[in-house]
Amino acid sequence: MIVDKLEQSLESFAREAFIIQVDIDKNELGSKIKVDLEIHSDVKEFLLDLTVEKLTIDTTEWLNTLKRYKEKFSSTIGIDRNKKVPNVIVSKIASFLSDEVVTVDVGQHQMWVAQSLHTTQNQRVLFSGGMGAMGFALPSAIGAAIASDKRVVAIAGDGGIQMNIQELEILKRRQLPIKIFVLNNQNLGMVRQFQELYFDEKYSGTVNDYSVPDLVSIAKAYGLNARNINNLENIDEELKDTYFSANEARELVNICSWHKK
Ligand SMILES: Cc1ncc(C[n+]2csc(CCOP(=O)(O)OP(=O)(O)O)c2C)c(N)n1
Ligand SMILES: [Mg+2]
Repeated sequence: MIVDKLEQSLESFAREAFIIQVDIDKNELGSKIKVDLEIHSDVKEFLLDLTVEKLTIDTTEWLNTLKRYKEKFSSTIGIDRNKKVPNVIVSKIASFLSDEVVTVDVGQHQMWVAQSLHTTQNQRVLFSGGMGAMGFALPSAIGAAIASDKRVVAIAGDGGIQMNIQELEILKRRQLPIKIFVLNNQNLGMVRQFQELYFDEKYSGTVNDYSVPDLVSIAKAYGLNARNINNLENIDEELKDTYFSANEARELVNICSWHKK
């Protein structure tokens, strides 16, 4: 359970819930947060046992509560009423999608995707799950394109894309229809955020001693189309152009119109 990615204060995590933790590793039980019931079990066996008895739970009230939250809190506008720029970018990327598979890397951009990529019925969104493996978006997009025969959209950070950047070669060689969007904040944002919150803003290895190469030139060197979106004012036109331009099915789109140093 990656509670630290959800909550700043562990004491207030799901404070009104009765928390049950199921884990195959005994040492994990209660190791991050205090739970009400610890069950040491393989989750597969636990779920099988759980389905033996038919459980009917009325979730209407809870679903209505969630609906009210959704109406009250927008994922693209902060509580200070200002626009959350990265979330706006993600929602714009999503607005052009139909039934594509979307693959996502690991980091802050992954959270923005989870918050603002509103999916439609036939879409699939692939995350690396509990592994949290940076570098996941590009190779999983390749797998998804080959398996689904559909266009795939990969959303990665500037750090994650560099982990498996050599895989751009296969896009060209196999002519795979993959659009890559790099949400380029010029730093290892997720770790930077922790340094800001917990380590006196000591940005070693994330902002300091870290740099991003010219990703558009790299993609072009692999024989792919590539473009920078530096200005948010043009983003709708640029996205329309990359999604609908007939000349190239594959492209790397480096979006770097905002970043936090
Ligand atoms: C292979 C690997 N190394 C390190 C990490 C730890 N880690 C998690 S998020 C992150 C930063 C990701 O940076 P970037 O790809 O630029 O995404 P951002 O957070 O800026 O959106 C790091 C280093 C990891 N999850 N996987
Ligand atoms: Mg980054």
